[in-house]
Amino acid sequence: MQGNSKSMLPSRTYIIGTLVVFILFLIGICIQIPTPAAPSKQEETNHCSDQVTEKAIELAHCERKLLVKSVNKRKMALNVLTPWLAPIIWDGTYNLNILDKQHSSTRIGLFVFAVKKYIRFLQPFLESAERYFMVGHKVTYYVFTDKVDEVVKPKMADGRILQLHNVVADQRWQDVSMRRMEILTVYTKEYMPSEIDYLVCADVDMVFNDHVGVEILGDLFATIHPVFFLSEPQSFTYERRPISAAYIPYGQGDFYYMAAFYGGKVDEIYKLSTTCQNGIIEDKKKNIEALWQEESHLNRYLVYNKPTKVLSPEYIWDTNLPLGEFIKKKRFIAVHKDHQEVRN
Ligand code: 5GW
Ligand code: MN
Repeated sequence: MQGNSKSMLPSRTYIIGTLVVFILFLIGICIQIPTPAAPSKQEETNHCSDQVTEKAIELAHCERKLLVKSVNKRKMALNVLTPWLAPIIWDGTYNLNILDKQHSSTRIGLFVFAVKKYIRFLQPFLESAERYFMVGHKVTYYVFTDKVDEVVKPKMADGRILQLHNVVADQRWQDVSMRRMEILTVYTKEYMPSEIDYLVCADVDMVFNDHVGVEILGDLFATIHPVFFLSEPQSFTYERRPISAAYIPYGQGDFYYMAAFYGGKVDEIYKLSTTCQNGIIEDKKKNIEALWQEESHLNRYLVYNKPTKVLSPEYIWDTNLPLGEFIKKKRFIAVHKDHQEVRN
């Protein structure tokens, strides 16, 4: 046996030697791999406008990073991708020139309710939309009101259409807010499929305050509620009673979305609104109502049907909120109102 093991010695040395030579050979190859050449002066000047865009994007990233550094809370909403790899749209995370070209023939709807006293918010809403919402694109406003005759039509750019529709004014404000889902189920099935590609649904007690464009568009998108963007999920105001169709158990859910700004492809909003509306009807049969009405049902839907894009609080902000100095672009802001007065 001893003789045998002795006779194996030279071959082991041989293998190790071969390996060492091979590794040295590999290192040699790596050293010789050429590094990419630096761009020539000519190329640099050719890409001047791209560089301007890149610089703007870099600066925007710096601002978001400042927010990341300054808060010692849950930072999930400050990412640029969700855990399921949907983009979270913060300023500087997209190239608008490219997106605008991709969407040159896209038709976009903006759905809004202005019933009872909320008719007063419609004119500033529409006028600000003309200034900031999807400028240069094909837009149809779907306005639902109980006072069609009182609507002041804004001065509209080419390619933009205003549709006025009559709707019943529910007595209870909770029903007014929820009625939107029912109307959506009808319009996303009957009319919108032939008129628009994407639908955006918004509260009317808001104004556009900065650019809101095609960067928001996706199959299904929703906006993170500005009050909860740094909150832990256990403090999200989801519906927590298992008896409600809007129920979300603790441990589930990624963000608390605000029902004041969401949207998607028309067929996606058809699916969303029918699911939410069925939930609202189920709850009514049981004589219950979800904590935050249709917003609770929307949040439940989005837990189990993940949005393909998530909008940062730039897309719904309230100037009364803290940390506003970190939200450089407040694109869609709440109009301050006397809650008691508008309810009566
Ligand atoms: C009125 C009083 C209390 C709550 C809602 C209303 C109300 C809402 C109304 O009288 N008329 C109306 O058209 N709405 C629509 O529902 C508006 O589009 C409004 O933006 C939306 C949601 O109601 P908000 O904006 O009062 O809800 P919050 O959560 O933004 O305060
Ligand atoms: Mn509102």
